[in-house]
Amino acid sequence: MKPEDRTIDTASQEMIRKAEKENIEIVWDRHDLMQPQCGFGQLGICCRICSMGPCRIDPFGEGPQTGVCGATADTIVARNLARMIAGGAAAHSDHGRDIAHTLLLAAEGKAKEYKIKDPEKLKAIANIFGVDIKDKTIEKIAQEVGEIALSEFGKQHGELKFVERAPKKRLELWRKIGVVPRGIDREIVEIMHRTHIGVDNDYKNIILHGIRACLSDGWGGSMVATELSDVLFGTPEPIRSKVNLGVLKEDYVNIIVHGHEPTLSDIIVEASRDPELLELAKKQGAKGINLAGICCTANEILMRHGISIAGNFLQQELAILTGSVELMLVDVQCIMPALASVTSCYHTKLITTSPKCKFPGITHIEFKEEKAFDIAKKIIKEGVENFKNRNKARVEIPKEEVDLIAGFTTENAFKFLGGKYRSTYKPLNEAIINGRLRGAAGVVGCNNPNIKHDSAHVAMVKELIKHDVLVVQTGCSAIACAKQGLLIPEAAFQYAGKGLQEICSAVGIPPVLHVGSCVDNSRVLIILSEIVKHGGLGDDISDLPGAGAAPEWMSEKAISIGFYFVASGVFTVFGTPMPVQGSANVTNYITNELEGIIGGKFAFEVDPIKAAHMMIAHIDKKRKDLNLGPVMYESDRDEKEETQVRS
Ligand code: BF8
Repeated sequence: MKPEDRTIDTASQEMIRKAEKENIEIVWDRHDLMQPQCGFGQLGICCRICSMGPCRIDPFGEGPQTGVCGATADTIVARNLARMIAGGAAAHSDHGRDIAHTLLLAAEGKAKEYKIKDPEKLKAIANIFGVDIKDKTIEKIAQEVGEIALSEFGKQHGELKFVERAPKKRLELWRKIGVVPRGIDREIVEIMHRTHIGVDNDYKNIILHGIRACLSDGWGGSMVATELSDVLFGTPEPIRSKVNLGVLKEDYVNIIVHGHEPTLSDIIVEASRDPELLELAKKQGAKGINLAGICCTANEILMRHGISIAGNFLQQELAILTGSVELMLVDVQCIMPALASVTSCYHTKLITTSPKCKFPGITHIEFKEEKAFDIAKKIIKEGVENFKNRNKARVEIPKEEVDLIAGFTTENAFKFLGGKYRSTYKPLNEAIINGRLRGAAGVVGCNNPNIKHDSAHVAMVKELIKHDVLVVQTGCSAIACAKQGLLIPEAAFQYAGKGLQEICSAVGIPPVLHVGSCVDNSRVLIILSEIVKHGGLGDDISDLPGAGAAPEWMSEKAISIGFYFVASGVFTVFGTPMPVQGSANVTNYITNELEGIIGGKFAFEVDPIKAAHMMIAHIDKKRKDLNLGPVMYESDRDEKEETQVRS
């Protein structure tokens, strides 16, 4: 397959060519070698939960229709799906736990490098948690908030505290169905129990518990991660930066942070500016230290410090292929084991930092919050000292580096829509009500070599904004669209419909708002709740003219995110189908029946334009249900589209 068929990103195409030339195996090669992929796995009908198996259901109805224990395709598919939810919810939530732990250490003075950067947000969280803040120091409040946040993970009964932030009607519905999470860990553990051999075999019951667990991610672990990261590292404000492999610099020591948790990467930002290390870099013949990021830890330090992004998930090996990276340090999640072999083809040092994520034979410098700055400096020093080993003849850095604006949050996104000093959702709601905006959509998630890299994100987002749908993004999806220049205000003139264009030009925002990393999808839940709270657009999230999508998803985290959006009332389209199609019942349940139960449902559609139109149709239906008038500039656009077709 040609590089142009692998990715729409020209910088990535260049590096894929370099990999071919240098005979270095990368993700697309391994994906080719894996063809044809296992059909049983794709349909979700392989069960290896106990050792009477592995069992598999014959999808053509000729062979076995149950496993050895009697489990049907419905049971097997639902159990496998629930276990994927558990994996995703666990990953996000463990991230949240680590942030809560850091907050506690900082409050107790045990991690001196961490400060409470947003005391106002801390007080707001304290209020939600029911902490009396009167006459207490910020540290004392932080300590109490940290303790409560940590106890949310191990809580056995009652309700998670953040669910109170959902619209009243939504919370009542969750209570009625019995899916309000009691404790974050508890719901994940219960998935593992229910899906053990010989426990729950009612597919609807299994999936409803999966919903309870994913709500404990979105309205629990991920929300803890986002909110407490804002408290510790500062709530982001709109900030300009650059994206794509061109952010790597030929004459600088290039250090890449990759993974998810900001605990280390935030300190790395500070350490990379340390005069002693900068001096050392100069002595090695470099002009300085250039820090860049990959995946969601990149989004974290982009949002708060404007650090450039080298690329998204499928670019992690490509960054190494530039030959210009002295060091890549990783923490947890979305880190390909293949990095060990790719870095071994260059001078690049790979360093793991989390006890949860080690590579055999790869240097491990364990990160400890108590000694954060010293450890960060030690790691960067390794990179700086490695500059002399760079083989200049093998360096090839693509030119592409594109401007973007990130740093939008629940607190600030609509302050901008309302004018600089007003923090209200009124202008957004009014724009939707009067039809200048059709609605809003969240487009999030990963890359997946099953789909041409970045193509679905970009095509879908362009189609949505063209139809006056304001888009919010997180994760690798935001990075994909940023690389194509969609995250700057000027993009509105080139790609957005007239209504969205008017809004963007009036307040100077891009038509696509970057709200952060994948745990920051929790910001979207709060944005939706705030829109409902402001009024005029129904009284539940499921009433809103909105939709969600993960067009290139691949991780279990994406499944958990998808489910907590659906469970919050959002119609959500996934690109590649989830591995459920081996059960017509489960597929029908999550793509159809669920809507009648919880107000949201899934659809699977690989074609991003078709998927965008499914979202638009859903938005239009919700507008109609709310008795809203037509979209203001619909007829203009139709004429324009027709002219384009004719010419
Ligand atoms: O958590 S979007 S590939 S990096 S899983 Fe991973 Fe997917 Fe990227 Fe961020 Ni989210």
